[in-house]
Amino acid sequence: MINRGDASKSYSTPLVTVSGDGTLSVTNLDVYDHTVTSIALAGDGTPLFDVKVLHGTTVAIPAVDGLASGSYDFYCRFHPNMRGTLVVDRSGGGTAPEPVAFDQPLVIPSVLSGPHVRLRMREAGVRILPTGPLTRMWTFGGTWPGPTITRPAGRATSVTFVNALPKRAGSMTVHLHGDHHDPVDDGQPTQFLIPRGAARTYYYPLTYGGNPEPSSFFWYHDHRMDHTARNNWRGLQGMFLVSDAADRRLHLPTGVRDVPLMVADRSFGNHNRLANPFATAPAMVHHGGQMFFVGPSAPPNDATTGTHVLVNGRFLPHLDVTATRYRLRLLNASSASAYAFALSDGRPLIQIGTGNGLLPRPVAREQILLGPAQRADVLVDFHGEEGTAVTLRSVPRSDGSAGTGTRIAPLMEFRVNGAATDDSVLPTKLPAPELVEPPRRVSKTWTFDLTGTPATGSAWTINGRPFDPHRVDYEVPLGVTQRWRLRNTSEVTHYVHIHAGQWRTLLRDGKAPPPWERGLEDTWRLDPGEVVEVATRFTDYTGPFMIHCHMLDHEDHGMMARFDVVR
Ligand SMILES: [Cu+2]
Repeated sequence: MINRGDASKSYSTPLVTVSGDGTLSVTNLDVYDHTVTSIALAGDGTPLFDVKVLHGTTVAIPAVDGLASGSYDFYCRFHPNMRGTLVVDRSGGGTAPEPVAFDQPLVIPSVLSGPHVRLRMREAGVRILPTGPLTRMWTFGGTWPGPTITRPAGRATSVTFVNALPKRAGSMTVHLHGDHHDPVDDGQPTQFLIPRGAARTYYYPLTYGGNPEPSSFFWYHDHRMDHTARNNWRGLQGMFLVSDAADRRLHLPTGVRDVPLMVADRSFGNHNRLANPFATAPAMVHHGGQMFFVGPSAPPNDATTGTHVLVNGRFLPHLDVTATRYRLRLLNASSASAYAFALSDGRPLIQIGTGNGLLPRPVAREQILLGPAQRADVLVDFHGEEGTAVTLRSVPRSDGSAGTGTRIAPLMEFRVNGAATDDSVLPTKLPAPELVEPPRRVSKTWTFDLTGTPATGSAWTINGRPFDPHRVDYEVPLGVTQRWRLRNTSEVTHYVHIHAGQWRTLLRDGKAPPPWERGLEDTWRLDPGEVVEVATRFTDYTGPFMIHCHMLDHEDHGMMARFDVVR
């Protein structure tokens, strides 16, 4: 049974025993949809049982009938802080958990490093699962992730995107997440689109206020209004690395020891076909000139999660490494799932940067929580681990927050082969980008919430209103530095992204931010009730920019607002 709950949703019977020939069914009395998903995996890496229970329904879990005796922890994929345990007590055999094989090699996306890049957006077959047919995806250049673009900071870059996708894909728009550039090159949700059969060139100077940008880990992805979740799910995602001179002087691991890792979850049907969670997309209705959504997957039941967590588009891959230091760039490119990254050898991840530059000093972390669109630049050290295998996995977030939890899953395996020379250095201080001097006064408060009911239509809102691309919600004069307040008054966690600038985090719930939030950022976690204050200087460009939740269903279903930088 699942209780009608609030932010701290729970299973009313967190300990369930099935004995003899008993079967298990689940009744969902909540207003939210949930899943009952086993943490233990079968040999193919999938959960032993995984059932979606829509609100107000009862569902049987037939897979439980065949389980071997034992104790099975389960959780909700949509709200992973909901946890429970199933005890199966019966004589005879049955399905038991099996170790995961990590059979596939990790794929490092091809690298493009010239000043003029051209990428065809097209449908292509992609190897995701280890066996069976390829999976049809919408890709940048035929792969998912698309090629990684790597450029020196301050060097003008143009990327031409050609829309050669199938007819039903429609027009596209590409956002270079985290970068600072003109609004016409920002991947606007309703303007400056790339119609099917056409191309558009985006200009990225990779400068900020006339200076080269700091070293950054950006990513490019579709940003089309109402369809961002679908277009990202289908594969329109790639990574973009910017390096500055200070970073290159640090003697951090480079080359094959600098590994970008894009983590994203997907589900599959027969013959490895990508599942289509958007077949039941809610219908849009209008009241009082504002948009709302009705249907089974209207807000707040619009979190698209997948059964398989993938790294660089592959399910449970491995990477052969030497017993040296590695730099990992972690990106969460999922629509809704958050991950708390941790290593199985108990060694900490040394975080040296965010997606927008280095931190002032390295921070040793037991786990790194990243929500959708968040990135972390980390060092890991395999010295002394020759002949062992180290798993990178997502574990339950351990910060005690009542916010939405993290997925529990193995992600990939590092196979530590021989020793090798390692002249990389772990610096004690880092050349972090300079931060703006913030004003005392808050110029603008943005409040994230939900409005309406599933019956009359619902929408995610910012300051009480769903997105309207024609409405300017706020104007900022060019050249000023402003302090903004972000507040979450809803029952679930949101990950809020602001375009236009690279931002300093000033306060989290009235206190100085933790050490890993003292660099530049563009996306913040906002647990229920949280308040975060941020500041940036609005420089170089005038025009429309977006502020929105980066849980892509929330963005598509209203949680976006427009601000204009004006002269
Ligand atoms: Cu959200």
